[in-house]
Amino acid sequence: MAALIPRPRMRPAPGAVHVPGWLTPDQQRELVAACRGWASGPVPIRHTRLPRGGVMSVQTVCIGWHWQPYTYTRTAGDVNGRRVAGFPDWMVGLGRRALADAYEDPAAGDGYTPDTALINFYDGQAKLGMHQDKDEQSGDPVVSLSIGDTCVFRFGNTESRNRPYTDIELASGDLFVFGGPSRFAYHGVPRVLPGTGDPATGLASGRLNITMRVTGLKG
Ligand SMILES: O=C(O)CCC(=O)C(=O)O
Repeated sequence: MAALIPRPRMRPAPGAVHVPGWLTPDQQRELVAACRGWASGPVPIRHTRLPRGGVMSVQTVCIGWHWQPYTYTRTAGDVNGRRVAGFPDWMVGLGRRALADAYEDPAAGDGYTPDTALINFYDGQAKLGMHQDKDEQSGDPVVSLSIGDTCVFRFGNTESRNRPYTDIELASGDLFVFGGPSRFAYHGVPRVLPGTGDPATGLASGRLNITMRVTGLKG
């Protein structure tokens, strides 16, 4: 059997860190099971409609707060009007550990209290254009977890969708954090590499991405 080449952690920009293989296989299976539950309701996973009539190729379900372009609400007015599932405490803990590990500082996650997550499912054709996560009223970091097929993740700059950017392969179990000067950097997913995931995660095909955020909203 070919030896696995370790993938080093990298910092494509100040405040942005890629930690390969951060989630254990068990954690990946548990997250897939949890996401499958959220995908079925109370607000089912859907292709988000954009204000100009387009539809995103990615399918998304939210917890804590519901995101639709370009706002957060507790209820999903663009889906079925129901309140989204709550943001579980165990996921707050996972987000805190992610920051401590990514920034190699045991205190980096102290006080970090994500209250929403966008859970994206990508089939082999899905993509996500370059965008900023800027509907949150908080500059706290975004914690991103990937499971299933590897993708090319494009991480850019805070000025525009254009170069300079870095293309990084995010594989199953990888953690990516962007905070500090990179919190509002443009980023996107130009392609998924079908067939690269391990069905033992519980995901037979496709890619799951979870981004935890702090909305800064009350209510
Ligand atoms: O799928 C990813 O890795 C990125 C997701 C993302 O950019 C988003 O949900 O805003």
